[in-house]
Amino acid sequence: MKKILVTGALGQIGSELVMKLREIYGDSNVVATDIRKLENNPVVDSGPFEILDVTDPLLMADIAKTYEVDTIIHLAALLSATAENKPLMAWDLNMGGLINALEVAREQKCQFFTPSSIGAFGPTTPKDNTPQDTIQRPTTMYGVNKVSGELLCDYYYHKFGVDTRGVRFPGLISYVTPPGGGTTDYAVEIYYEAIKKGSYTSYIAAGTYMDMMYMPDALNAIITLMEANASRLKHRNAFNITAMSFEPEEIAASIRKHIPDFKLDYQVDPARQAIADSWPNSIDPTAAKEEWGFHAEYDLDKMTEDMLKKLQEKLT
Ligand code: AKB
Repeated sequence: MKKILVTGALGQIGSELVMKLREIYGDSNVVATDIRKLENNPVVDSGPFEILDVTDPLLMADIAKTYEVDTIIHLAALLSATAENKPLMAWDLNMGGLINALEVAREQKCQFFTPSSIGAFGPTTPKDNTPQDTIQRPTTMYGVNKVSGELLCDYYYHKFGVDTRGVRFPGLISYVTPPGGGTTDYAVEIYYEAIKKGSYTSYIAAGTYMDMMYMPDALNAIITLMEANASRLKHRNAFNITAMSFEPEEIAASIRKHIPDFKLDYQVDPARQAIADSWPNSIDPTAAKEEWGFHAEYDLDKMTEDMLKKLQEKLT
């Protein structure tokens, strides 16, 4: 049985991943940590929870030792738009947190997962069906952090034998915990506003394609990769994965199948648009499929149906 430490456990991925991991591995075997504690929160209430600022290496090591963890899932990070506004803070948190977590994994001999992103690609990367191994010269601080993180995880694998694994996540869509400070957040906000107001003003321009994935597929991907037989993995950090690629008009059309009067207009935010324009239109997940059996259940329409149903229940 695994004993797992999760950082950033109250964030968009963590708040659902912790609950799923506790279902699989047992409540007491998943230690959730975050920089803040929330009252009446299922992650805090259903198993061990510790306050942890990931830039504090001693406290992280202490928690890992106390609970005798054998797996670290390191999620705490600033997303792309926030990182662009606060580049030094992003470097300190995204890189400082990662190296601290890798050091704990090395010392405690833990298996290790941290997500990379489509943000690890840049304007000189092939834009369509972006290959697994290709040019990575991102022009955002977030992208610089993600490429450096991929390289650092590979370094810890080759140099110290730490079992590091990772995926390049596309934009993640969920009805549970909203993302904060990402470029792809519009694809979550649009569903909330469709239910609340029947309309949405997009900060991303029509015609801008980005990869996306529904949260249940993202959670399955993390668990499947962490359980995969190491001998099958030719890559480690990090695998391209995606479930769909769409632009704002296409998600609006999918919403109109359920809310026919839904209106979409635009007030483009130049900063986030520039980030989106530097990312691929669609990435190729073949290596993930071949090496550990990645697959996604949800396409755009299946996700839209579930998002609108779940948000309807949540918001009304
Ligand atoms: C963001 O938009 O910053 C994230 C990502 C794609 O990494 N959702």
